[in-house]
Amino acid sequence: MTPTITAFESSPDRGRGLARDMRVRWALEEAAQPYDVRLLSFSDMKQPAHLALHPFGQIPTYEEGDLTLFESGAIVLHIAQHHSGLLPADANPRARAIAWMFAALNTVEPPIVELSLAKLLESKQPWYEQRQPMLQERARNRLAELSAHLGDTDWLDGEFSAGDLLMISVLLRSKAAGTLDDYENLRAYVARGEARPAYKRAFAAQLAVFTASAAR
Ligand code: GTB
Repeated sequence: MTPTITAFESSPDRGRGLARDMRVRWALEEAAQPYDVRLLSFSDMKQPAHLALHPFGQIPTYEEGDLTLFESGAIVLHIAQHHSGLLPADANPRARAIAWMFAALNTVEPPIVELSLAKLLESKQPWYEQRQPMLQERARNRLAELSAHLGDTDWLDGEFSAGDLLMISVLLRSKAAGTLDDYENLRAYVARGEARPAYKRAFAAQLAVFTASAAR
């Protein structure tokens, strides 16, 4: 059964692939799975019909038969567990790839999102400038640690996996904010992800949605 995901009908990132439907699209493309997309406005997301699928009224969601999922990480894990190409077959490398998925979402994404949300939403607050050094240091520390771990390897742990897919998705937000500039190996890592045919198909699909919405 073809799954249906939800995405912004007009993404605030203007088609730069930073909204979280992008990682789900990318996983589905890596797994060579077709999918349908239901586009939502901000107002649609807060209506009962969508809140029945997503308790926090957000995108993305994933519907497949009688299964409904929310949380991009859970959706990517579900796709990776049911199709080949995103998780190693052997138990230990598979467990480590899943650990990297959690690391991307729980350890690396929070300081990156904190920093960009502060810029986006708090720049007029009197305490904005005072808080910046702390937020920047937290994000830089995480990036430096990740950079040291990655070294000159292509992927986080052997073959490309859903751990890399989520980590690169998270780092794309840093790249957009200019905070990856000091980490050459992380920039190359992100570029390797962006060069994957599956990434390119997913990116083109979400960009087409934004382009169509901008033309209306
Ligand atoms: N933890 C959840 C997950 O991973 O699925 C978080 C989902 C989430 O934050 N969804 C956002 C949303 O629906 C869209 S992706 N927001 C509406 C709301 O909460 O009311 C986050 C996002 C939005 C915009 C940009 N951007 O413009 O660059 C980047 C990322």
